[in-house]
Amino acid sequence: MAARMHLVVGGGRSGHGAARLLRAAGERVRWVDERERPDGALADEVFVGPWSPAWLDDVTEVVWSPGIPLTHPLAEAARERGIPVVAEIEVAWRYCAAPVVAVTGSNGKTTVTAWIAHLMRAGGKKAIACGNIGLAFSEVVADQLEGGEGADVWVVEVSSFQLESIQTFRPKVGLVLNVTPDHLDRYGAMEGYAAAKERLALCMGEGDALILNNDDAFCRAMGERATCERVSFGEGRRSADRGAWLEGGAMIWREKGAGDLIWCGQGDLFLPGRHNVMNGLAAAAAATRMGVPAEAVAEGLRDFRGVSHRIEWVRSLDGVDYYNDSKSTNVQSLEAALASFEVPVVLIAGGRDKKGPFGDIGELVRERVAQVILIGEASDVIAEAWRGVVPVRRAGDMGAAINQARDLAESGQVVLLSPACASFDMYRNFEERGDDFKSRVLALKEKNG
Ligand code: UMA
Ligand code: ADP
Repeated sequence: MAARMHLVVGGGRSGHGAARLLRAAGERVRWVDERERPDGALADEVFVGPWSPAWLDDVTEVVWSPGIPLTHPLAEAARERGIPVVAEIEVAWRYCAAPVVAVTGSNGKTTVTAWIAHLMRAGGKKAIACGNIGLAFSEVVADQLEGGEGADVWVVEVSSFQLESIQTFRPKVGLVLNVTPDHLDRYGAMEGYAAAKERLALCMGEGDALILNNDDAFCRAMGERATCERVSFGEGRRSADRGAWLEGGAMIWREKGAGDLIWCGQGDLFLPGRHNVMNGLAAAAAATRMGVPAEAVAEGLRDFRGVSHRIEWVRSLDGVDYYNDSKSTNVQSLEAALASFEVPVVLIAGGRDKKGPFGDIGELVRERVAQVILIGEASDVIAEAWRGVVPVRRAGDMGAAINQARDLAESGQVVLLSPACASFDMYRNFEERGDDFKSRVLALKEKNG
C-alpha cells in the first residue's frame, strides 16, 4: 500500500518533530510554512508562502502546529474537504511506546512537568520531559523510532492550543493544575479556553487517573464530569478517596482506607511560594500514581531546584535581591510571584498585552509593591488598571527599567521582573527577555564598589 501523504503545517519545532517522525515511520510528508522555508531534507515536498488550496491535494491528514489558530482558512478548507486536522502531539502519541503523563493548566505546567520527570528519575525510571516545555513530543518519539533509547515514561507538557486538535491522545495520568484567564487574545472568552483544557480527559478512561486542583472551581467541575479515576490535590482537604494535601504545613498523601503518609514539610522545599507547594503536591501525586515509592518522592520534592526564568534568584547587590520571573506572562503568575515575597517589591512589568485582568490583583499590588516600572506595549493598559494603587513609572527598554529599579530599590527590598505579559513586542521569546534581564543585572556594579 502506498504511504499516505501528510500535510505538516508550520515550520517550527512542532512541524520539525512531526515531519521527522512521520518520515521515520515511512509516511510521506508535505511540509509547509507561510513565512520560512522548512528543511527539505525532512520532507518529500516543501512549500513556503501564502497558503494555497493545492496544498491539500492528495493529503489524507493535516498535522497542525499549535501556534497557528484553527480558524486559519487552510484548516477550514481541510475540514470542508473532510480531511482530518490533528495536533502534532496526536501524531507523537500514535508512535510512542511508553506511558504518558500529561500536564496542563494556566500556570505551573513547565515547573510540574520538570518536577514529575525529576521524581520519576528519583524512583529509578527513565523519564523524558517534552512537549510545550520546548522539546516537541514528536521529536523525542522520532529519536526513539530511529533507534534512540526512548523512555519508561514520557512527561508531556500540553497547552490548550495542542489539546484543541487531539483525537486519541490518552495519558495514563493527566494533570490540570489550574484554569485562570490566559490566551484570551486567541479565545476571546474563558469558555473556549476552559473547553480546550478539558479535552485532556477526552480519551482518558478506566485505569487512567486525572489529577485535579481541588481549590480551583473549574478543576472541580471537570472532576464531576470526568469518567476516569480522579485524584485531588490542594489545601482544603475533603473526604476524597485519594489525594495530596497541604495540612498543618505538611505535604501529605492520603489513600482510601489507609493512614496519612507525610512526604515532607512545605518548608523543606527549595522553591519559594505557596504556588510551588501546590505544584509539588500535584507532581508528587502523579509520581505516586506512576509507582514511585514514597521515600523517593520525598527526596525528589526536597531537592528539586526549579526551572530558570521562574522566580529565579539572580544576585544580591547593595542589599537588594534581584529575581527573574520572565516566564510570568499572565496576571495569576504575577500574583503568585508577589505572594511569594514578604518584603517590598520594585516590580518591572509589561510587554504584549494578553488582555489579562490587571485590576483583579490591585489589592495585592498595593500591599506588596513599592514601585512599578512599566515596559512595552501594555504600559498604558497596566498604568490605567493600577492608577491610584501604586506609584507607576515607565521605561523605554529593559536597560532603562533596571537602572530606574536600581535607583529606587532600598536595601532589604526585592527587584522583580514579572511581566504578566507576553514578550513578543520586544523579544523573540521569554527566554531572551529573561536572559537580557539577567545579563544586565549581573553587569551592575556595587554603588560603593
Ligand atoms: N506560521 C504560519 N502561519 C501562521 C502562523 C505561524 O505558517 O499563521 C508558522 C511560523 O512561520 C512558524 C511556525 O508556524 O514557522 C510556528 O509554529 P508554532 O507557533 O506552533 O511554534 P512551534 O515552534 O511549533 O512551537 C510550538 C509551541 N508554540 C506555541 O504554541 C505558540 C511551543 O510552545 C512548544 O514548545 C513547541 O511547539 C513544541 O511542542 C511555546 C509557547 O509559547 C513555548 N507555548 C504557549 C505557552 O506556553 O503559553 C502555548
Ligand atoms: P507554564 O508552563 O504553565 O507557563 P511555568 O512553570 O513555566 O508554567 O511558570 C510560569 C509562571 O507561572 C512563572 O512566573 C511561575 O512563577 C508561575 N507559576 C508557577 N506555578 C504556578 C501556579 N501553580 N500558580 C500560579 N502561578 C504559577
